[in-house]
Amino acid sequence: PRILVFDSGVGGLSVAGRVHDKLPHASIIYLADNAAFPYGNQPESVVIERCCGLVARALEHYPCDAVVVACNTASTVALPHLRAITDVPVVGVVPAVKPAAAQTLNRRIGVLATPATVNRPYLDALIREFAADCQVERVGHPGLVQWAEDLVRGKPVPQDELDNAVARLDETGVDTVVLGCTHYPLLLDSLRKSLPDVKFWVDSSDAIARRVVWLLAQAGKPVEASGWYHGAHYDAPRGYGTVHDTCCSPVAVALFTG
Ligand code: DGN
Repeated sequence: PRILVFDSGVGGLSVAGRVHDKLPHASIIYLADNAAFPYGNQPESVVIERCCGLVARALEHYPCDAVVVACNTASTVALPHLRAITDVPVVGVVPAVKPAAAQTLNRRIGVLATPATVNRPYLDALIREFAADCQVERVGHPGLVQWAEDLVRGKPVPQDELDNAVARLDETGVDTVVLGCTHYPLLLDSLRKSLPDVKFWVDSSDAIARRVVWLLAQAGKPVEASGWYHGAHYDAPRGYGTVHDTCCSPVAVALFTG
């Protein structure tokens, strides 16, 4: 099978990696809208327009069996619009509040996400439904996505600034943190240093990967382990439609929009 994984930047790689773990022979096409990054700073209408336009164009060039919107910020606003423009199954991410509530021992959870995601009513609903008996501390910080982007390009994470960014979670004594942005698993080593007392770090990538496997199985696609994957090339020249063929697969490519 062929799967399109979409994000505003490199964050969706944390999801693509899990999809690859479960479907090693699937071809993964990675689309990053780096021209409009970060989505957290864009009005909802712009995020919707860009997601729909880019995914439609990518599917035209590379027909796929499933689309993964590997971005919380985009998923909270664009999913119904995407589903309206394609028959290909579309899977989105939501902050992993439910598994966090199942794991926390002291009933104190931190939700770390972009400012856009922490303020969406969708998150209120998730907390009401799955974590009503927990104290939930939300931190929406504008810097973390950029630090993850920089890290992938070789620039170290500013540990002091990260410590400050998440200090409130330390003060609250949360034992579980939801990584509510797909960029954040890339910062996990540094986050562990900032919050050494946190026991559980929870992200949504495993649930997404399981959902993709389920959808492909429903559609009668081969989902047994038998495949190949190559990550995206982030230092590649920009330009929508640029296709970076990888050394050993005819279909695993990365597309950029900048
Ligand atoms: N990876 C995106 C997310 O999960 O929300 C980052 C959003 C952004 O571009 N700010």
